[in-house]
Amino acid sequence: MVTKDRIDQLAIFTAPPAFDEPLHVGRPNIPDRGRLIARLNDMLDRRWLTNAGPYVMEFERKLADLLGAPHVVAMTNATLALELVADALAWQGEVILPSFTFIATAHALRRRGLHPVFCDVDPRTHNLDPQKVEAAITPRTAAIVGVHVWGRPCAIEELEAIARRHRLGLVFDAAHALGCTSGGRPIGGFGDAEVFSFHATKVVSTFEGGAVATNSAELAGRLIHLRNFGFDGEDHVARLGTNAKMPEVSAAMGLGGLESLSGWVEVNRRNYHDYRAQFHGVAGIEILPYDENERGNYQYVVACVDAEAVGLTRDQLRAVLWAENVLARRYFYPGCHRLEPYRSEVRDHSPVLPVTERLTESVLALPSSTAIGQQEIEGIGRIVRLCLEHGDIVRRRLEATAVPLNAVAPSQAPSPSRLT
Ligand code: T4K
Repeated sequence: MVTKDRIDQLAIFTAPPAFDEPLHVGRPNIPDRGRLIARLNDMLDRRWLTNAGPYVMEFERKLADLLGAPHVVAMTNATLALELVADALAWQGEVILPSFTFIATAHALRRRGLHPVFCDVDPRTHNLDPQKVEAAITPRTAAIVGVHVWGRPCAIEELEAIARRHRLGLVFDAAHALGCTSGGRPIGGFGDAEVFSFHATKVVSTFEGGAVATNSAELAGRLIHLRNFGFDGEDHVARLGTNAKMPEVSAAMGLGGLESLSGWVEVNRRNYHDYRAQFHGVAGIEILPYDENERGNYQYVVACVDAEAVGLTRDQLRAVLWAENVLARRYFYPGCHRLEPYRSEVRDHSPVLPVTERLTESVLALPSSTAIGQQEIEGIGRIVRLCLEHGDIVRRRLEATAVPLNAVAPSQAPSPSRLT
C-alpha cells in the first residue's frame, strides 16, 4: 500500500495507485477450507449431489434456528426465491416496493406478471416510508415488499399494521439481513415470509443461493413443491413449478459460513467502527450508523456524501477512489424506476421519488469484509480527507482530464497515465 500524504500523490495526478490490488465491496468470506473439503468428500462419497440432500436439510434447520422462523426453504438464489414467494401467495396486480433496492427485487415481481409500484423511502433509514406506502395503495394493490436495505430493519410494525388494515400480503426482501434483528427479534420471522440471499457478496455465501423463511407451514409446503417442478410425490405434479433447488455443494459452503458467521460479523463491525473513526467530524461525509441495540451483520459500510459540504460530488469522489484501486460502489444507482423495463413505462420523468433520487446521488458503499482491515481503511480515510482539504484542485483536475465519472480501476483497465 502506498500512503498518500500530499495531494500530488493521488493517482489522478499520475502517481501510482494507493493499492496494488483492487479493494472490492462484497469480497466473499471464505469458511474453514479443511471443513469445506471434508464436507465435499463426504458428499462425493455419498453420491448425493442435489434434490433435498442431507446438507441442504441441515442448512435449512440451522437457518431456521438463526432466523427464528420454523420453516426455511433453501433455493438457487434470492431472485428466484422472491419469484416463487409471489407465485405461492398467488399475488395479482400491483405490489408496492422501494425503488432504492437491487434490481432483482423488482424483476422478480415483474417476471411473475405483477406490476411493481415504486415507493419512496425514509431518508434516515433508506427503507420504505410507511406513510408513502399507505398513500400508494389502490384497489389493485396485492402486497407490499419491504427491503431491509444494508441489513437495517424496515419499519416492520408500521408495515404490518398497514398490511393488516388493507388486507395485503407482506414480504420482506432480507437479502442483506442475515443474522440481524429488529426490536431484538431475528429478521426471518416477520411478514408472510422473508427472503435471504447467499450470493458470493453476502455475509454468508453458498456461491449462489437464497432461502425463504416463514412461519407458515402451508406456504413452506407450496414453496417446496414449486422449487422442484411442482412435484408433490414421486410422479405426481401438483402445480406449475420450476427448478430452484439449492445443490449440496452450496449447502456445504453455507454450513461452513454459518459456523464462521459470528467471527466475520466481528471483523465487519470492527471495519465499520474504523471507518466511523476515520470520518468522525469530517463535514459532509457520514458513515451510515447501525443501531447498536440491535444485532447487525455490518456487511455494508455506506458513506453518505453531501456534495455541497464536501465540495465534490459523490461521483467525483468515487472517480478519485477508483483511480486508487478502491472500488467503492454507488448502490443502488440510479434507482430501479430509472432502469428498464420500468424506465420506459414511466410517462412523467420528473423526479417522483425525491428521497430515492437524492440517495442514489449521494450513497457510496465502501470496501469492507474480511478481505480488508484497519490499514486499508486508514489509507482510504487519508485519500478522502486529502480530497476534501483540496476539493477545488481535485475538481479542476477531474474536469481538466475529463476522467469519466464511471471510471474503471487501474487494475481493470487504464493505467494511471491514461488519466492525464
Ligand atoms: N435483493 C437485494 C436487496 C439484493 O441486494 C440482491 C442481490 C437480491 C435481492 C438478489 O439476490 P441473489 O439473486 O443474487 O441471491 C451484487 C450481487 O451480485 C447481488 O447478489 C447483490 N444483491 C448486489 C447488491 O450486489 P453487483 O452487480 O454489484 O455484482 P458484482 O459482480 O459487481 O460484485 C460486487 C463486488 O463483489 C465486486 O466489486 C467484486 C466482488 N466479488 C464478486 C463476486 C461475484 C468478488 O470479489 N468475488 C466474487 O465472486 O451485484
